[in-house]
Formats: sequence, structure tokens, C-alpha cells
Amino acid sequence: MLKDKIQTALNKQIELEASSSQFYLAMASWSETLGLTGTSNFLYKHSDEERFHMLKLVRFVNERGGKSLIPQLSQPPKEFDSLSNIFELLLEHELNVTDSINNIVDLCLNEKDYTTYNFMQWYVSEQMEEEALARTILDKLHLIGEDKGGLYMFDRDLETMAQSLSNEGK
Ligand code: OFO
Repeated sequence: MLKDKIQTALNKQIELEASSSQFYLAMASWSETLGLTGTSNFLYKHSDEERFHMLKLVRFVNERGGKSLIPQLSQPPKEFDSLSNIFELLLEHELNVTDSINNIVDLCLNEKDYTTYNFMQWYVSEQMEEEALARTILDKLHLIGEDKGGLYMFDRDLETMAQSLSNEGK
């Protein structure tokens, strides 16, 4: 049985993962309207991944005899300043998610809930990957600057990354 404190923390994480999914969906849609097909496909996939992260938590809480709360979400932004702005926001958001995951891991140790502690290790490694990916993408964008040809290549690169996200079956 889940302790109340752990259940509350996991339900907060469910909300955070759900809002990540909505946030990236808004970014995907914005990029699509600019004709950035590769970028939008990448972000649509990323949004799906976040939904998967949320679902994994929902199922875990219920399986442990708790009750998942399906959250109401606030509307994500409709507009973004630029492509760099999107990935800066994405990295900032992922850093917050990592903090939140680390707090849950701490709480599990304090509460001696080793089952949830083990379950959360998947999220710990996932966060490492997501932060690294966001940093790589931002580095590429900084290299490109205002170069239109570079932007075209960047968008194609993200299409390839989107394919590899689907191949991982996330
Ligand atoms: Fe769920 O990893 Fe990003 O937010």
C-alpha cells in the first residue's frame, strides 16, 4: 500500500508529465504551422513520450493500491518567439522535471518505500537522456545561427531523431 505522502508526490508528477505532454504538443503544432515538418514530428513524438511517462505513473499508483488523480491542465502557450526559444523552454522544463523526480527519490528513501524507489530509477535515467538531447539540439541551433540552409538541415536531422524515438517504441 502506498503511503499518503508518496501518493501525493506521484500524483503531482502525473500532473507534471501531463503538462509536459501538452507543452510539447503546443510546440509541435506551432512548428508545423511554420512548415518545420521534422521539428514538429520530433515534438509530436516527444509529446507522446510524455503521455507515456504519465500513464506509467497512473498505472503504478493504481497497482500499488493507491488512487491516481487525472489532472486538469492549464492551456500551454499558443506562440513561441523562435525555434531556439522552444528548445530553451524545453530544457528549462526538463530541468524542473528532473528536480521533481529527484525529490520523489529522496522522499522514497526517507519513507523507506523501496518499491517506488526502484520504479523511479527508470525516470532518473530517462531525465538524463532528455536533458542531454535538449542540450544537443540547442548546440546545433546555436551553430546554425541565422543560416537558412543550416535550418533546413536541422529540420531534417530532427526528422531522423523523430524516427529513432518511434523505433525505441516509447
Ligand atoms: Fe517525462 O520526461 Fe520530460 O518531462
